[in-house]
Amino acid sequence: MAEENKVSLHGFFASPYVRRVELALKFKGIPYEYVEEDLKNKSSLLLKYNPVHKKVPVLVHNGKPIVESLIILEYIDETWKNGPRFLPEDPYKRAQIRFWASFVHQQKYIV
Ligand SMILES: N[C@@H](CCC(=O)N[C@@H](CS)C(=O)NCC(=O)O)C(=O)O
Repeated sequence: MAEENKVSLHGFFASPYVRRVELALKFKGIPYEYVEEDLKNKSSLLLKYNPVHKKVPVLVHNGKPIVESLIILEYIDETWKNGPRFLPEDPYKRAQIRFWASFVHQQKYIV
């Protein structure tokens, strides 16, 4: 991996927010280093990268942190444009996909 494209992901094994970012990285074929966080004893790096919410996921791209899973997904799609795009061009189809993605994500609260 070129030094100018170093990607790491701070996560937690049971986090659906982290899983959605991992899926996005794998979908695009982006190599990354995974850093498992202990959410009861957060690392100084996590606190430095996400001082507002202090949560995972945090994507670090060439030393620059990006936080909040949906913002991370947009960043990935806008940065790695060579691979398949996450959303189609058609605005109505985009809206439908966003609805179902949100629906599926909310299901964890039902079980
Ligand atoms: N809105 C955030 C939610 C992230 C989130 O809630 N992460 C949880 C793990 S599932 C976390 O880091 N919790 C640690 C804490 O609340 O101290 C996102 O979409 O990234």
